[in-house]
Amino acid sequence: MATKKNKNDGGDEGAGSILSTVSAPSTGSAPSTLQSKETQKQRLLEKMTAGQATAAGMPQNPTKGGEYGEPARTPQPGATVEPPSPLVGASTTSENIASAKVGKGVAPVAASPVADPLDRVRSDATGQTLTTNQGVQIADNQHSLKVGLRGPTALEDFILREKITHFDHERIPERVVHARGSAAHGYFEAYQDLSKVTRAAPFAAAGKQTPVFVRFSTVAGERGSTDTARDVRGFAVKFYTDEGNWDLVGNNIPVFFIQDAMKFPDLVHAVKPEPNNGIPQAASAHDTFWDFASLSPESVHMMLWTMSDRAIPRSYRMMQGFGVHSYRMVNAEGESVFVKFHWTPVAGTHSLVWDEAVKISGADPDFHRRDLWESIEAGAFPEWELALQIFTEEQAAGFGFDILDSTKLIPEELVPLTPVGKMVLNRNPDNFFAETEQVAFCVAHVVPGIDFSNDPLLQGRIHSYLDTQITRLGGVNFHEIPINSPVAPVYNNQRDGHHRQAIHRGRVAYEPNSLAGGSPAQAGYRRGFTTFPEHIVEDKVRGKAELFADHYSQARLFWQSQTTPEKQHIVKAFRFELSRVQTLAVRERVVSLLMNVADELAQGVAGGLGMPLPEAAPVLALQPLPSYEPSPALSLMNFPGDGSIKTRRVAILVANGVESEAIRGLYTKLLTEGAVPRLVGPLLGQVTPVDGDPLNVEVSVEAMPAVLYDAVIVSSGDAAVSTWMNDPDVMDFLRDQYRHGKPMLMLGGSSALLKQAGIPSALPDGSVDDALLMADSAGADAAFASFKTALAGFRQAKRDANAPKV
Ligand code: HDE
Repeated sequence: MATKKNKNDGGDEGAGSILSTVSAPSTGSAPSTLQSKETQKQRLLEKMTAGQATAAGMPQNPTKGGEYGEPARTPQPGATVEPPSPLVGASTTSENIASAKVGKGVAPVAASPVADPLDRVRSDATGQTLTTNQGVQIADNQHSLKVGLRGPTALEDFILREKITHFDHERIPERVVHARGSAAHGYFEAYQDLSKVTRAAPFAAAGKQTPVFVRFSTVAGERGSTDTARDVRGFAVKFYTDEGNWDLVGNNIPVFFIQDAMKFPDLVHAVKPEPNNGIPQAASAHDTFWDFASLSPESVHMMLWTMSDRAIPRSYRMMQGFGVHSYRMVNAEGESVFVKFHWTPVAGTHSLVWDEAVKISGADPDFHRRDLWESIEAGAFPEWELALQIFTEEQAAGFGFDILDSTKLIPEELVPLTPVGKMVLNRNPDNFFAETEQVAFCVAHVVPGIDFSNDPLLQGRIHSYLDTQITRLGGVNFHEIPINSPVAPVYNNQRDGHHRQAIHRGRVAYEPNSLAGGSPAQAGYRRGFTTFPEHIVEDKVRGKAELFADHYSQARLFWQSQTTPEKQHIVKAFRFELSRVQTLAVRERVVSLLMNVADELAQGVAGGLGMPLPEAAPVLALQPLPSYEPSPALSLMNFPGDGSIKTRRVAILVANGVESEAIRGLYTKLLTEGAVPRLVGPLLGQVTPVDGDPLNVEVSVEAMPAVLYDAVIVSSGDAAVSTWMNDPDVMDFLRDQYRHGKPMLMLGGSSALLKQAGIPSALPDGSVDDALLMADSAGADAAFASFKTALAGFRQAKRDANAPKV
């Protein structure tokens, strides 16, 4: 045994314990040598002695006292001891051994690679050889292994079996609601420092950008259902903030059908296809939905929204988004206000008309998905402004409705919007499944500065979203799927579970600990998420607060705030839905609810169903109903957009014998303005104009009928016009364009087609239809200015009630 040199140097006394994994001396100094120069032994000695010193740095749990009584309100950061060597945190002293697989042999201290950008997982096979999942190169990808060219397949064929087995398991469960969706990457940019209101990272400074991933969806339909179904649209935004992920999981309608999470499974069971026959897909127009809704008067307000054109948007890019619930914002001083979130599209709010939506379902069920994809690919990045309605608890007490009731909105006349930033979507996903399908939004994902209200619907959602991902994405580690991982580093003591990606270094997976110097340590209330300490002293009960019983005053507000065409569309939508309902008592119940909203609404619907007006449903409100002035912000017409015609699809009808000069000029002008012109012909190939070179048809009338364009320009040319006169497809094209209120520019003699199609040249009240334009070839340029204005305005709303009489 070597001699000790001094008090702190144990020489090799106790060295055997360093070389063992059980027990060590309680007394004496730490050994300073293992009597070997081998690197691994020296590392082991360093690890063990440094580990002892680190643990000794924490003679007791220093933060325990802060867990009780008043101090518990302001949790302090956890105490840590800096280890004298990086080896303290190592799982093994052999981590310095390098290989092509284990890495460079350099300890990754304080590293969270999941936070690195998605480039780390993008895969590209350009110029590479086909392999199995084990990296074995595959010689023949055409044949299974057979016993003789005509013989049976051998069970031994691991290449075939791996390929087929993977294929067999390629699908995952679709979302139980919002299964059909489309998404894109982008960023949120704050207008101003909002730290007086919230400490939430995205609002920390003017100009600060936070990456986002946004998924839009329908609610009821299955993953492969049509985009243009009448439905609420999901508007879910994942903010990858530098303080963790914040998901604002909202809709394009600011209120909801029900008031308590307890009713959500019932609502969804009622609207989904009926369970006996699986009919109908992506539609609320059936008995079970209206049965449930008519027995749930709290849904009347939302019914009006879903029967309005909000439920058939022209594009995801042209709809508003709402957080729906009241949330809290909390600043660094711990002061809190309530907020409602509003997204407003720069392109304005625009919708389809029902006949158009139905036809688009057949012509292009991916209409909204394609629209979002195409606009981003073309660099026309969709943009929204985020605004807040900010109000205090004291203000809320005077509103006359309960801000915890998700069937109510806060009129902007009561609390105006404060714009706080903008969101731009500027990158399409690389892979639909990996990103759009696997993204896991969760209402429980909040960051310091954002907090919940006691809205009973929101409270249920906090549970539901985490829970559903466990089934859908196969386990508790879905946060490690690249699209879900935050850009903020992740350190905790959660371990294991299906498909764990991280390999955690060290042996400590608990807290408090001294063996890892106390890391990872709690952040304390100044940096970490701290729940707002709302004061509540109440009985534990099931029930709803009194003001929740007012089901009609805001439904009235919505109705009164609509323009005439919007009201007509709501009546028609109710008629359509209820005509498909077979149970008369259900129809009657719906109308009895509508009688408490507006006579003209109830009469319009009942008249269309051929039924007498029933008794009005009992009004359950316990206090007199508040009345509101109409709120212009509730009308779709209130957001016409920025006046541009970017991304609008314009059909230019061509056929043999057209005069091409004018349309070539218009084509260029449309492109210059950012619109998307297409030469639409009877068939693909060339058409021969009366002047100039042949025109190359881009798409046939058959492949893309009228409903897929925002406007049409019909070329001049006698021969072409007489062909079209006898072409039923072209006549239908023009009628649909007209009926759906779209701008039409008829060049030269093509205006004769209007008469043939039964299209009136003036509006029903005799006034000029400024979206139905006629020009001779020489005047095409001048007509373009009017056409552009009409196209920017989207639709001639006064026209569609007067469909062509053919
Ligand atoms: Fe959801 N909702 N929801 N919801 N919701 C889901 O979560 C749920 C509600 C919304 O693009 C599910 O990941 C309950 C209101 C959107 O991936 C599920 C209740 C609002 C999306 C779920 C509600 C929404 C979902 C299904 C009542 C507007 C799509 C798959 C208490 C504010 C997110 C999933 C995406 C998705 C539950 C009500 C919006 C099952 C229990 C109100 C935009 O967890």
